[in-house]
Amino acid sequence: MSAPSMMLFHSPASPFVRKVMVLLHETGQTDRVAVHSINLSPVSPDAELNQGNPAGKIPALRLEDGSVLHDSRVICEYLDLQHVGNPLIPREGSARWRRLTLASLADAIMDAAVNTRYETFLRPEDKRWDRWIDAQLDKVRRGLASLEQEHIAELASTFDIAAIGVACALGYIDFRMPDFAWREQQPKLAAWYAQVSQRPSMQATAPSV
Ligand code: 99T
Repeated sequence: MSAPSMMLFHSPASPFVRKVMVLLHETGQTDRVAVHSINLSPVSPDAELNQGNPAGKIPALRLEDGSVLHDSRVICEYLDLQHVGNPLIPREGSARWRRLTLASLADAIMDAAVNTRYETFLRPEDKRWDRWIDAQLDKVRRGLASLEQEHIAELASTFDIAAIGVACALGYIDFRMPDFAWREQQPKLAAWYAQVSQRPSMQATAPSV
C-alpha cells in the first residue's frame, strides 16, 4: 500500500466533509487520502486552510501537486472520476441533472441546519434573531417534506451522490438538533434512512465532536 497522495481538511462534525468520506468508502479510495482534522468555525479560522480555500470552509482537498479543490461538490466530482467502479455521479443525460439537483437539495438542508447551529451556538445570546433561525428551520422542513412527498422512490433507487447527500444531511440533523423530531412527519424517509445508515460507509463516518 502506497502513502496517501491527497490531504483532506476535515472535521468529524461536518456533513459536507462526511459526504466526501462516504464517497471515498463507497468507491474504495480511503487509502488515497490523509485526513487532517481541524477545529473550525466562522469566527475561529484556520490559517493553513485559508491559504488553499479563501472561503475558509471545509472540506478542502489538497492534491499531490499542492493545488487545492473545494467545495464538497467539486471534491466529490473529482474523486468520482478517479475510480473504476460504477460512477456515483451520473456522467451525462437527464439522470445527471436529476441526481445533482437532488444532491443540491441535500446541500441546502445542510446549509440551513449549519446556519441554525452557528446562530444558536456561536452567536452571543443577546444578538440572536429568532425570525432568522425560524426561516432557516423552515428551509429544513420544506426540504424534508419535499424528499418525503416527491423524491423517496428516486432516492431509494441507488446509493449515489444524491442519496449520500440526503443521508449526511439527516445524520447532521440528528447529531446537532436531536429534538427536531422529523421522523413522524417523514416516515418513508425515516425508513429509508434507517436502512442506509447500516452501510459500512455510513457507520464508519458517523458524526462526532
Ligand atoms: O463557515 C465557515 O467559516 C466554516 N464552516 C465550514 O467550513 C462548514 C463546516 S460544517 N462547511 C461548509 O459550510 C461547507 C459548505 C460548502 N458549500 C461545501 O463544501 O459544500 C460544520 C458544522 C458543525 O460543526 O456543526
